[in-house]
Amino acid sequence: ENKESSNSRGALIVLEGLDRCGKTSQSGRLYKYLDEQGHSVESWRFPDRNTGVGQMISSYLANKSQLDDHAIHLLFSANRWEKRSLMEEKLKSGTTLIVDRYSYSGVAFSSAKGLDIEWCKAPEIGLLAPDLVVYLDISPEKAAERGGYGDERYEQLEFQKKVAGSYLSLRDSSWKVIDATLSIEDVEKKLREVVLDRMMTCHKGKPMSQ
Ligand code: DGP
Ligand code: NA
Ligand code: NA
Repeated sequence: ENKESSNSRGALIVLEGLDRCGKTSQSGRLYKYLDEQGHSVESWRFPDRNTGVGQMISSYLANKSQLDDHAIHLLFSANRWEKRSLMEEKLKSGTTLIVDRYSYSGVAFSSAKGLDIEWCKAPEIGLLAPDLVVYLDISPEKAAERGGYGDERYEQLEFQKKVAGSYLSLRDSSWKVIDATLSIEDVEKKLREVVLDRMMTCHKGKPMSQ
């Protein structure tokens, strides 16, 4: 923390990718590293299943409830909206947030079901824009080989292929793409490099955007 000047803000770092790309373990490792380096940092994830909305999402994902595709899309978005002010507070106070999934998951997963992409993007407008999006890149086939999927609704090869296509159309040149088939240590190293670089620009006063 002493490396960071008092008016510096935290960085909003988003990790995206297919199910089983290794995002969750990489965000954990990144968090541990930054924390040990003395940075003010928190590890977040969406959906945040701890809220009321999050519990509805969790039940849907577990196939315990059925919802119209548009309705669940809006719940995922609402789940991000309900954390927005806390997110802004944390960033302003200098805390870097490592966020496992964000609006891109919202658009990629729902448009993979055939929903109109512009309709999918609309409820995300006004959420805080990430300072960095890291995409952990793995083919759906390779991801499926990783000890298989769990039992949740979207964890099926055919659907993940569609999600991969959606992510591809969302990607732009600002995204950092890391080959998620590298060793855990190599992915971790590459991730640290891109994140530390971006944290520096945020500490120097890069403005927050929506
Ligand atoms: P996770 O907890 O990261 O495994 O996410 C649960 C599942 O929900 C996973 O298959 C990705 C999917 N997902 C995450 N965010 C969204 C979203 O905003 N919209 C939709 N439709 N699916 C999402
Ligand atoms: Na999952
Ligand atoms: Na969504």
